[in-house]
Amino acid sequence: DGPTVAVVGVTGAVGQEFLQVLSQRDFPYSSLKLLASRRSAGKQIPFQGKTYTVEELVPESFDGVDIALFSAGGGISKELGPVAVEKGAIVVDNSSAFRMDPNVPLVIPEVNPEAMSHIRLKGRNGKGAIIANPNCSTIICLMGVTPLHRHAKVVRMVVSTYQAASGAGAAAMEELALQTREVLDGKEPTCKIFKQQYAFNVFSHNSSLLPNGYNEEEMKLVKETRKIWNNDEVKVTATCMRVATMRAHGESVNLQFENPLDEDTARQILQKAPGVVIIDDRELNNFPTPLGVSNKDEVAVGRIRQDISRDDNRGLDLWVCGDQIRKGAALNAVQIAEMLL
Ligand code: 11C
Repeated sequence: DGPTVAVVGVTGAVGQEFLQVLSQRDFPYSSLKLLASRRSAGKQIPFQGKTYTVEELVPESFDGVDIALFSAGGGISKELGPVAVEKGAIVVDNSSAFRMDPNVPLVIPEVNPEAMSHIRLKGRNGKGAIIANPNCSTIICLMGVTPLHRHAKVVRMVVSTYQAASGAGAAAMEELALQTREVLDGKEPTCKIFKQQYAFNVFSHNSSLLPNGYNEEEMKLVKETRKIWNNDEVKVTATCMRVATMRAHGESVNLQFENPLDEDTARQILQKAPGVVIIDDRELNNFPTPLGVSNKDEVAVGRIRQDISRDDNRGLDLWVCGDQIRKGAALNAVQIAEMLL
């Protein structure tokens, strides 16, 4: 019999995507609990031929739950993640609350499945545990870069992100749509989620700025890469920007390798990489786009080229795009849950 699954934060953008992904992948749950804040409790959600009533999230919600997919913000994860674990559940957490905890695996199934190999469901002689889903920018970047890293070892990585509204939640997506209409109608744009006009604009990522001048999103790319690769030496720097796209992130990545790697070999390696597609047509100027990867599982890589600022064949440039809500969040978490089965 399949596990009992709880979706925590089911009314959010990622919560809704959890349902889609569970359904599309035919996830073999035996029963499903849809949980959200008191505000959303009582809402009816049709899913796979049944109508579910959203339940208010309380500590007792986790009684009898085997797998809890959390996406309700770091505060909820910190408060109720350990409660769910205490009750024997495996928590797959989308927030940043536990990512850097040395006892919590931070997992991209295609990259470092071994990090969670010691975790088992309670029905299989395991006990409660937390597994963290990395930040979306990190997942999308490392899906494209890790296969190359395994071949020639990345020593330095420079990332510039072009991040979509979805990373800031369903309300930010609605705000972008509303602002776009307002601006075209000559009206003052409504700015609630972001402090400035988002439609037709690009601005620095909205996460907090740290004393070193980097924002939190940038430092997540640095720290999470090191943890996922189990490599404290790799040098990573990032600039994270919010662009007026809806649900998929783009990332420009410059790589410096320990060993030589030419672009043809890189292409051959990426062709075989699970969860990756190459879109790299120079003749037609056809490369990955956020729109093109929206609602898709795969991360797309293109603009694969030798870095001409180096003369030792040890540098490459790439452009990577991935659906932020899907592989950047819900799909990655469900893949983690699948590995527990
Ligand atoms: C964004 N990556 O695109 C962020 C949102 O640590 O899970 C998710 C923040 C996180 O804005």
